Amino acid sequence: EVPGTLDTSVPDSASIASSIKYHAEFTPSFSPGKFELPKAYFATAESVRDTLIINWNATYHYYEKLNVKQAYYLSMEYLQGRALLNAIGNLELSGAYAEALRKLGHNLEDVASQERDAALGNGGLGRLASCFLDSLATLNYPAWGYGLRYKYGLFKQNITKDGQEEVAENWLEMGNPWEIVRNDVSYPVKFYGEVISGPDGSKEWVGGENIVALAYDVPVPGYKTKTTINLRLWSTKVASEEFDLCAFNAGDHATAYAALKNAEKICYILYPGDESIEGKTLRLKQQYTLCSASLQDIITRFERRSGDVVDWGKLPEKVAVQMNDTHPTLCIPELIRILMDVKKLSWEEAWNITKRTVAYTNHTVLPEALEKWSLELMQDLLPRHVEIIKKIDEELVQTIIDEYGQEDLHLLQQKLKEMRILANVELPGTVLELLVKPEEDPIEEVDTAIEESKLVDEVDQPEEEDDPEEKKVIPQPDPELPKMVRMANLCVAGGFAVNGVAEIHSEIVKEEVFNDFFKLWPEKFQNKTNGVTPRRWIRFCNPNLSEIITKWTGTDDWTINTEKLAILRKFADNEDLQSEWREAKRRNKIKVAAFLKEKTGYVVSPDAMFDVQVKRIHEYKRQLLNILGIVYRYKKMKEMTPEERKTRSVPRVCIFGGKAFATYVQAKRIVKFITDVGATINHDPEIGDLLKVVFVPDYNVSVAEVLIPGSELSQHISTAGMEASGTSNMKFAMNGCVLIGTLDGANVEIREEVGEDNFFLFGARAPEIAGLRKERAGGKFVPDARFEEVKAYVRSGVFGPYNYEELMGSLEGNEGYGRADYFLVGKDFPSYMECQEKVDEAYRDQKRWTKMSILNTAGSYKFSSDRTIHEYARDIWGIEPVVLP
Ligand code: DL6
Repeated sequence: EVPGTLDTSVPDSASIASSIKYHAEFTPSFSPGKFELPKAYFATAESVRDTLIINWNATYHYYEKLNVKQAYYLSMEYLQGRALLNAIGNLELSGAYAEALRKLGHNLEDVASQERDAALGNGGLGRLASCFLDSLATLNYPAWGYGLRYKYGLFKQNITKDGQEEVAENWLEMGNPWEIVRNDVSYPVKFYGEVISGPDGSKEWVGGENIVALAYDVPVPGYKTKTTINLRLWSTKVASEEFDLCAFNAGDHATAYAALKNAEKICYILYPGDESIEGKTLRLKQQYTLCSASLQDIITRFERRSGDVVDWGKLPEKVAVQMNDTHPTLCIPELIRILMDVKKLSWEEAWNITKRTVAYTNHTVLPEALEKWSLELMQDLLPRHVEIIKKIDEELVQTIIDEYGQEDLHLLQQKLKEMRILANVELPGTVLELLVKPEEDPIEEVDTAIEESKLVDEVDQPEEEDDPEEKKVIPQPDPELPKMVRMANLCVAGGFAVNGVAEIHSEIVKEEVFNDFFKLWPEKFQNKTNGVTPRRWIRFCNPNLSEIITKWTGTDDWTINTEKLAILRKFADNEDLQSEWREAKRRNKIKVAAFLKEKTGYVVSPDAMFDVQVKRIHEYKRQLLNILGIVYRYKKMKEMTPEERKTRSVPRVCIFGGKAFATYVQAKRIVKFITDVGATINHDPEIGDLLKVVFVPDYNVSVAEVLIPGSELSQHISTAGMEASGTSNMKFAMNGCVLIGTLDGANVEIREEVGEDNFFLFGARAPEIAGLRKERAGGKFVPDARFEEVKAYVRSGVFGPYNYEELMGSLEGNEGYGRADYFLVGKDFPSYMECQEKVDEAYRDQKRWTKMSILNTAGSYKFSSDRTIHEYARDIWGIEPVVLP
């Protein structure tokens, strides 16, 4: 029943002020007395939370009562950012809160800036999960998110003279007013131990290490709706039976303490370093904790809602589990384990139910990012799951044999090698028997074929003995090779749907990455182009532009029905709109300039073009192409007379931001290079305001909320075919930035929507890339003279004493530097530079530029995460909106 005692009327500024005062006094995180900013923030957040809890309870009870089908989004990452302004914006209480705080002597923006970002993610994948939650709540879909409550968020990035420095981000230091610890919701999670077989064939896994996952709930409010869904984050603690009281009392504190720390460290940090075996084990423990606790929770809810008779066959009618990338793959064997070992279903029943419940989103085509786990490690940590995975693999092997037959043994072997979940693992005995060739005399060609395609992953096998008996069967893999579990293959085999995140990416998924699986199960494969929430990413972060959009579209409905943004198209040439548009952009640029000064000390002019590239630092995203372009521009400016410089240059502020993964050496070199280039150019008196290069430290959601509204040109310049989608490209377009980019990821669709005249396109196309790499590696590539010139300039030492040889060498494939310009910076450099000239030309004509900017916002409506979520709900999850009474 919905509790009826609480006051659920819409609060006004007076009642808000008294609620804030109440919390300042009775939710004591600070010493009594002064009502300073940190205290004001916490009291304000507590007061907002009261309202959220009322709606959150109502939502929960209503779903419980209706017993509707619910979707569950499992993700190792959520980049929630700050919650306060978003929550009061969604509740339509921003004005009332601003007024209440004014009465109490504070300004809402200052209070909001006290909040630490919830940065439980690394990049686009995590932010996408958070945008999805916002859309799910806004559109009244019954859905929950599950994740981990990391004690430390993604590291804080300092920029020092040596480049990036990582510091632990203790985001919970002052407490988190947005979470509710649920001491009544916890589940046991076990690791190691052994599997005991019963006489009836039943299995029981007895864990060797037992911990407890404890729920922390974060209410997620929808916009203009009462629906408030739940993000349940698991924290880990020691199971009471694991705490060795005797050891503790005997003075052996270290032993007692070890179990405690072992449990707690699982949720210490996101993506702990995984070079060591300890690091790998910790990561696998994290993934399993998320899957096990979430599935136990989902199953408990399903049973409770089923009443007296539980029909397990109905689970897929009530539950859809979405795996955000491969990190939650263990959902598949875990669901099977619970259904078989705990609920006593047969293998067939459990496997069948699982295959109808779980779906998988792929977010990357980078081979190194497709997760593989050592079978040995997994066997040790999760012995029962390995049994189940082997069984799934066996089924898959059978399916492959059925599909390809045994006529062409070479082909069959190839397919088994590529498609099996287990790599470098001998075929199951039953299958081997099947594959014994019936002929007495082994056929020469078959032997040669087998010899050519060893059943191994990536590494060649040693020569085999010429034993005629051996030749009857498919050769077994070299026992020396590491046996691996390929998580993506498990996802595709166990998931009922597999989707990519932009049209071009979904095609690559079907035609390249999982082509064999696509041929086997074409019906599983789908596209779901990503989206971003227009609430956070226009409405709340860009009030200046929002007002104009509302005025010119005649409604503020665009915040939910983004197709209304297209109305702007017909006014794109209107001079009044244009001047209001420019004025709003200028105000946002002034804010960015102040922000840059505060964070870096650099002073930039708001009259210059603000050119921005903010995203994770990665070679495929090609920040190196951008900075080399800037270096080239700088060199040309230095060669001009002062007069030429003044008349011929379009002043630019080039802004970079993003974090390099702590162990990604090349990415860190790129950060160092950018900051060094900035240090030289920004202090060059000949250049002045004509060119500035600023690296914003510690890029995160809140920083993006400042930078994006104040940007004019935005760079999305990955090597074609490598960026699955990108989502910041969508945010920039929504905020009237013009994009320069390759035909990659969602750029392709953005360009289609905003019009090709309003997108600066350059570079090689995805289908050309493989050929170009071959040409490059074969020494047939003739570099453009400008590219040679820019590298020589860098090498000349203009940017300081740091040795850039590793960076420049990587663009040439020099001995020792590996990848022979794998990301084709050299190939795309000339067309990038030519495209940048077109950018300058367009910017000189401010009317033209403003029109392009308006048409970007107008054409961005497709990229709302509301559209994406409707598609997931309809095509994958089979859920319907449920509007609270
Ligand atoms: O789908 C969200 C986001 C995409 O927009 C990015 O293009 C893609 O790189 C990112 N993928 C990941 C996964 N790992 N890697 N690499 O973060 O997903």
